[in-house]
Amino acid sequence: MKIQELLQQKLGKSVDTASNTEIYYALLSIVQEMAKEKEAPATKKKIYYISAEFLIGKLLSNNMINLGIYDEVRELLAANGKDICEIEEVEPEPSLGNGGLGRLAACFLDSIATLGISGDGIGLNYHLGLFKQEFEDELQKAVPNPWIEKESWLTKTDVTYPVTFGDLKLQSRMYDIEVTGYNNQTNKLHLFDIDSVDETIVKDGITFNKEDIAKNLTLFLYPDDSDDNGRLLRIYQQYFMVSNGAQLILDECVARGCNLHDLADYAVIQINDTHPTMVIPELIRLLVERGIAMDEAIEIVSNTCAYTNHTILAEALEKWPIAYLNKVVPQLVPIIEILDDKVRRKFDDERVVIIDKNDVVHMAHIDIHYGFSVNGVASLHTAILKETELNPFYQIYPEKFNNKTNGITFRRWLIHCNPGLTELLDKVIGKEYRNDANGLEKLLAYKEDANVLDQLLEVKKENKKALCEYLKKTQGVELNPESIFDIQIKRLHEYKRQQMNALYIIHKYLEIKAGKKPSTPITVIFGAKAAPAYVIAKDIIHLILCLQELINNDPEVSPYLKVVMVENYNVTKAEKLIPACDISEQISLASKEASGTGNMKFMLNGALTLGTEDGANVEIHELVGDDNIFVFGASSEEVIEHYAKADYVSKKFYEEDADIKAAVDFITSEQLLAIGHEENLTRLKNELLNKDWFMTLLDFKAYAAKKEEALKAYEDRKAWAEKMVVNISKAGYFSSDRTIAEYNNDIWHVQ
Ligand code: 8GP
Repeated sequence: MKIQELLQQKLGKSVDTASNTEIYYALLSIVQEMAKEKEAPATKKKIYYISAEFLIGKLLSNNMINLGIYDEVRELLAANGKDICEIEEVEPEPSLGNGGLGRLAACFLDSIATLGISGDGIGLNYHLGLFKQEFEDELQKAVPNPWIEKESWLTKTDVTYPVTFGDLKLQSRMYDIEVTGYNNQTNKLHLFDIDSVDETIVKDGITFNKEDIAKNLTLFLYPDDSDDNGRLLRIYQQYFMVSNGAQLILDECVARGCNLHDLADYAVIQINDTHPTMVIPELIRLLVERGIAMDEAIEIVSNTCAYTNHTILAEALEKWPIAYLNKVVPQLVPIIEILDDKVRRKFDDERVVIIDKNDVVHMAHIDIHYGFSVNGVASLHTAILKETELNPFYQIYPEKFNNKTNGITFRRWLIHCNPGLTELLDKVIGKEYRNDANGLEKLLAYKEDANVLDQLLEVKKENKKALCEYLKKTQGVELNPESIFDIQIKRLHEYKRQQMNALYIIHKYLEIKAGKKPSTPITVIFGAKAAPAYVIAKDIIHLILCLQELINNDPEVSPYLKVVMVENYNVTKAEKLIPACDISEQISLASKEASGTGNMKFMLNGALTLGTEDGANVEIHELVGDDNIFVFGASSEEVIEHYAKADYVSKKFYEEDADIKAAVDFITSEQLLAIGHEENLTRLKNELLNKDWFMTLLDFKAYAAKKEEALKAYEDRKAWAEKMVVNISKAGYFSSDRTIAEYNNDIWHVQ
């Protein structure tokens, strides 16, 4: 049946008389049916990508692109007076992720299906998701983010498993989301849940009784872990995820002919950071329960599991006191003790033990000893893992370590989010790049083609106008599309240094006040959520919101400088911000950002990177060359040395430089105190002066100077457009199809 007939049949009326909501649900149902028809045939071996987060974004348009019906539907709707963008608005964004690691998992699922690899995601079905961010009184307020509707992409299955925590026995329920590949098969994302979860126990923002596990288990992603009960709840969630995952994997493998001894021929499990680590002892436990001897079970599981590290920040390399594990998962503790004992017998090195002398379990150590692969997510990151962070392990297992530089799916981050650029590319270089992203290199031949350059600038301008309209509608801010759009969107973390960008804004504000006006107006846009228990991160948001209030309402300054912090930054907002960006802020302290993936999305959409030599910025720099990126700041070697010598003193920079002093002092100026809260602003200023663990002041001057250079370069529109061409042409390397092909060739070996 043709789409038009199908749609009319679902609607029970003609398209032009249906509401946007009716059309959305009708399309949802059509797309789900089409996706199911393409479900992958079972292959012997399968990859299971297990992750606490899947930041999948809205699915309707993406699925229609992958199923090859997007253009047809868009035209059909337009012919009936309907706008596909308005239909997209009806869909709630699933709130199943937080940051880069979660979005990466989503891009990977898309590429796994696109490459025709048999593989599913395994995670949890958080009802209220990560919190929703609201701004009130220039502060971040966290409220629940319910996203599950009666009809949604989730399909309730009849798969359930028993999961036992000490005395507490729960029965799970599996929900599935279809994962469509681009012109290829459909895989699945399996999300586990329990029927007894009760959203009504949440009161007063995101507060709830953390001890009532049967009611709270799958309420929130990353529930507050600033107290013991919060930390215990995280362990409950992790074990619930992996126990269900392990039972599902064993059942599926047995159904495909596995005799358990040969599990590694049927399954490979990619452990996404340390949250799913307990899948290792849990699988061992289940194999022993099914009659396999302990030593062999350990061997089997070690040949099945592979681990990806996404950060070297100590706070994210999870460590759990054994007492917590004893409370939540007593059945795993004897197994973890055996795993530790084997390590201790082999290696006389306290740095690599699993249970340390304080009775704390190092989750990453389990992954490294009892998995067959350890990978970092960009070449610099992998080098740092080998040389410093995980060096003792690299000494033992050099063969396990490998790099897999991250990637992004071009279906969402180009074809869907930037139809103007996609159309231009189709016209100039043909459509082949859609199947093989390296084909973008063909654009390089048009670097000097004035006509193409003009069209490229035109596309960017249209995207900026569309963003202005959107921000006007959603946040009531008035922006100038002729200004430079300088954008920093990512989780709020001190190492990412949004505070350095804020200091630059202050610096610019003071210059304008002193009569030095920029020749092209600048619009600085932020989007970021701060973990609710991360006090300084919330103070940084407060500073940015105060600056927004001060600057945008100052008639002397606002024609030249504007600041906007986008509320509740998420995938949907990223899709509108990235195509409109001129300058992509990637300013983490070198050595701290494992890779970054926003940097790749911006590059692909023709923004130029202003960044440090960190994460995948290093690879972007290598690809585009010195002339097409703005790089500044201390190198990772210098930074690592500062930490080793403990010789960085931020106050020195403050005292020795008038610009730095003026910018930092302004945080507690009369003007800002009139808008904001003394407690937050003073605390942030003191943090910068007395600690500044991520060395903001070390790089500030170099940053400000490089940004001036970028602003100046922007004024030569033609030269700027040439740089855009180079960035877009070289972005093909960052397709997640390339990344996934590497995972499959080097680690998974599926098919
Ligand atoms: C992120 C890294 O910060 C980012 O550099 C990288 O691109 C991304 O992972 C994908 O590899 N890490 C996280 O999102 C992360 O560590 N999240 C914390 C909750 C563990």
